[in-house]
Amino acid sequence: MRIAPKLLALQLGLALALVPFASASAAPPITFEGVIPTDPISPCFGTVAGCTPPLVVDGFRFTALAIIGSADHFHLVSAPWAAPGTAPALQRYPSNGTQYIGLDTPGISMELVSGGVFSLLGFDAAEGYLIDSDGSGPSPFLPTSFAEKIRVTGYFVGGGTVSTVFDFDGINDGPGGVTDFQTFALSGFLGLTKVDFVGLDGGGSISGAGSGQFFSIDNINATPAAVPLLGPIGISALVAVLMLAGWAALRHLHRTENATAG
Ligand SMILES: [Ca+2]
Ligand SMILES: [Ca+2]
Ligand SMILES: [Ca+2]
Repeated sequence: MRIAPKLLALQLGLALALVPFASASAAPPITFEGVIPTDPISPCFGTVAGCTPPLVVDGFRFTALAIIGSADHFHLVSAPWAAPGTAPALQRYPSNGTQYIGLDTPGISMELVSGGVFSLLGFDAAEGYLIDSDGSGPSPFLPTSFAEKIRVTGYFVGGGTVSTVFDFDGINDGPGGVTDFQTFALSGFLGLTKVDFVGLDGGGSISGAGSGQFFSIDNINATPAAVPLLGPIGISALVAVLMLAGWAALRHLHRTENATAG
């Protein structure tokens, strides 16, 4: 009867010790629906004239990467042009019926404003815009600054990176019609301080006639502090130490009881 409460305390202590290392529940995806549009493709975020500093949404900071030339800003797209012949420049943007970010940069990075650690589980993405070559409609469209692949690179809090490349399907007919965005799932993107999204050409390179390959992203499934800071090995070590401590405590208790009984 004397051992049970102590055993219970030991078990509670072990459980409480592990609480800080349990995975956080998944956060809602970052949808960009709370960003206030100022026109169908504004505001823009970057260092060029007319754009504001990096976008902050849901605790994350999104920054355009100046990989090539002046393509160092991205846009909030709230109402992609639907009709061919609509200004500006007969551009046609991908659509998922909601707001998203992209265009005018071949690279976008994301990190927590707090500087904390997060995990990236997946995201939606589409190619950049197309230009209607003769204003006649969906065909022919000339691919312009059109990413054929997207590379995602995560930077681990302890150093090192994880990276993967996804292929775009080339389907990008604007509002309505077919589905322009694809959903990409990630694994192993855990315990990160930063993630880079970079548009690539069909050969997997950054090129794109001086401006790189544009792309669009939405519904980013990121979870702050979703991975234990100790990592699996650290947790195993902690459990082993606590079990040893518990065994030692029980052994001491057993000896004390024997001595009392004797
Ligand atoms: Ca959205
Ligand atoms: Ca479409
Ligand atoms: Ca597509």
